[in-house]
Amino acid sequence: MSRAVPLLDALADVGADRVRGGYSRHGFDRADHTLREWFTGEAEARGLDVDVDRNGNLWAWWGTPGPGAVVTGSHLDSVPGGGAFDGPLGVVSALAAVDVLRARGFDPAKPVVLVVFAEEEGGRFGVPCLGSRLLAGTLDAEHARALRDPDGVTLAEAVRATGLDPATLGRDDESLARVGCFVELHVEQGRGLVDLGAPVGVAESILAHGRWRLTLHGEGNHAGATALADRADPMLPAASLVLAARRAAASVPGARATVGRLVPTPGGTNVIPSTVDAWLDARASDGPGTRRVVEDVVAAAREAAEAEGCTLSVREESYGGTVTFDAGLREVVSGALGGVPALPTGAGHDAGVLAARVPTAMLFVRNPTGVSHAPAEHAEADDCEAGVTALARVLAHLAGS
Ligand code: HGY
Ligand code: MN
Ligand code: MN
Ligand code: MN
Repeated sequence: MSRAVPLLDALADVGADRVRGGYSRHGFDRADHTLREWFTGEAEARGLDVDVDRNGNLWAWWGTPGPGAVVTGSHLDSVPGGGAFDGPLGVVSALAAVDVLRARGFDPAKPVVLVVFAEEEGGRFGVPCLGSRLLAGTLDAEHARALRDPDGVTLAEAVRATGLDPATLGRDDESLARVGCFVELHVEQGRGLVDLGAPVGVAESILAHGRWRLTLHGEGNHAGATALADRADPMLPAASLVLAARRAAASVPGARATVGRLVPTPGGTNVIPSTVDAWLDARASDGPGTRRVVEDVVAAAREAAEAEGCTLSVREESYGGTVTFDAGLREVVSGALGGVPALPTGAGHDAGVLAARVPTAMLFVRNPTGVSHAPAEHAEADDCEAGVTALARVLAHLAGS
């Protein structure tokens, strides 16, 4: 039985309202503290020293904090109704890999550190990889402090409530200077390893990825008393925008566009909305491709808005360019495993953010369904075991004498 699976089950028991084998967890210390407390307990039970950096990321040290550390880990937060593996598998496999190395009497020549990044999914404050972007300095701290969650709580207030000082949010060169390399294990989000017949692989690249908030402004009114000719109903251009997203993505090879969240205000069944907010997630193999998708969607939404007597406002919430992982480290990781397949991914990861600052690699574990961000997300126990074994071997190779 894989060492990772019992840890995953234990995590699921503490995770906020487990949803059909998954978790529905919030980011950055709203319902997330139970998961962070769980991790801290597990790390300390292994004699690791846990501390929280200025951006709310957890670091559990095996060995005295210092330069050249071999870092591994992932995130514990999830999307609403997400699967049980996206994030947690990387964290519990890191704990299990420490168990494997300890059992072998391995004594690391460099510090080995387990990290849990805050708010990777952007589920609370709307910016994916929030904790790792703040750490890496790729997100403006002033802008971040003012981010608001669905209840209107700012990130600054949330950070203060966890005992951290919001004034110190932002690029953390001291923490980065200690990182010799970072290896993130993650369940694959797709069927690449299934098609290759391999339990474990390494990441080659990540699509360029951005998130935009498009707001249609119309005129709130009565659903029954308002004749069609008198309406400025923002839901109509919102509908055009959703269809335009699919058309735009289809016109750029390999691109993806998703409107996963559409919020009319005030949201009454018998009320013509005054505004509709649409969040567009757009991705493509390069920045220009992603930008083209967004431009097409915005143009279509603006045209549809004008036709309905509405207006459109657009706000970029996050953007990250294509990530190509360092071939050198990728070869070392793959070599340590006797050679495993390399494959691209469309999913974003903290490793994709860290890759801009430190040598970074990713290990993928096979997902027989290929599904992610939904309860059908899965990894078989044997493949979880293969992931732990691979991660332990990579850590020993990188942190060995
Ligand atoms: O959206 C993503 O690709 C990642 O799961 N945050
Ligand atoms: Mn995810
Ligand atoms: Mn993830
Ligand atoms: Mn009435």
